[in-house]
Amino acid sequence: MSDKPAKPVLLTGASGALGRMLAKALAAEGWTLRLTDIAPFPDPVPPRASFTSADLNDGMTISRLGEGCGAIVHMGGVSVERPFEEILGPNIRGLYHIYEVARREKARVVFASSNHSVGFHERTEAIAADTQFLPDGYYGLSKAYGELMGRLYWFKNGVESVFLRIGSCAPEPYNARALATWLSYPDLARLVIRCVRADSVGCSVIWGASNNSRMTWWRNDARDRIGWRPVDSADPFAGQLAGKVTDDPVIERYMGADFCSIGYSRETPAPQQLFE
Ligand code: 15L
Repeated sequence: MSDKPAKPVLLTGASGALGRMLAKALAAEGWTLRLTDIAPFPDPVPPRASFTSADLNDGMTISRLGEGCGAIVHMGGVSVERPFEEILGPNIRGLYHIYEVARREKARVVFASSNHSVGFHERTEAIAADTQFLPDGYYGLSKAYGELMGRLYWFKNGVESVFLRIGSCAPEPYNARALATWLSYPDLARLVIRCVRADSVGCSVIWGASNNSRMTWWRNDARDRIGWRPVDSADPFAGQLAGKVTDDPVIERYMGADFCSIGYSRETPAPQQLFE
C-alpha cells in the first residue's frame, strides 16, 4: 500500500484510551477514518473522520460501517478481565462480525490481541510468536480465540491479519513489570501505521512492547516484515519502579501478572511443562 490507504480505515474501540490516541495519530497521517465505539466519542471528531456509535454485537451496523473499507483496526471489545458472559458478546460474537466484514471487503485486520493470550507463561521463559496460547482468564481466552479466528479467515479466505499482542500500553510505565511490558503510545501508533501500510502482512504476530531492555520474554515476531522497530524505552523509569512489585507469588511468577491471580485456586503451582 502507498502512503495513505486508498480506502477508508475502520477503527473500532475509538472512544477508549488507545482508540482516542490512534484516532488522532491516524487522522494526522491524512487517513480517512470511520470511528466506532459503543461509548460516545469524547473528543472533537478529526478531519476526514466520522463517528458512529455501535455495539459490536450488532452485526448489521458493523457490516454497514465496514462497507468500502480497506483495513479494520480492531481495538474494540472488553479490554480487561471480566465474567465470561460480559466477554462473550463484544469479544467473541463481535469479532466474528469484524472478520465477516473483512472477508467481504477483502480488508486487512489489525487486531488488538493481548499478552494475556499467553499470560500463564513464566517470566523466566523467552517465548516466540508461535508459542502455545496459555490464556490467563476469559479476556485472554477471547484474544486467543480472536487470533485463531484470524488464522481461519487467512487459510480459508485469504484475509490478512496482524495480531498485536499488546503489553502495557499507557502514557508511562507504572510498576516493575511494566519496565518489561510497557508499550508507549507513539510506538503503538507507528506500529498500527506500519501494519496498514505494509505491502503484505499475511497472518502475523507482533509483540507489543517498546524497546525495553528488561523485555526478555517475547521473541521472534513479524516486525521485520511489517517494518516496525519500537523507539521508546521504559529503562529511564527503572530507578523509580524496579521495587514496585507485589507480595503475590502468582502475580510475580507469570507474564500475565494480576490477571493470573483473578480466580486462582490451585494449591500448588502448575508445572512449567504443560504436557508431561
Ligand atoms: C491488557 O491487555 C489490558 O487491556 C490492560 O488493561 C493491561 O492490563 C495490560 O494488558 C497489561 O498486561 O499490562
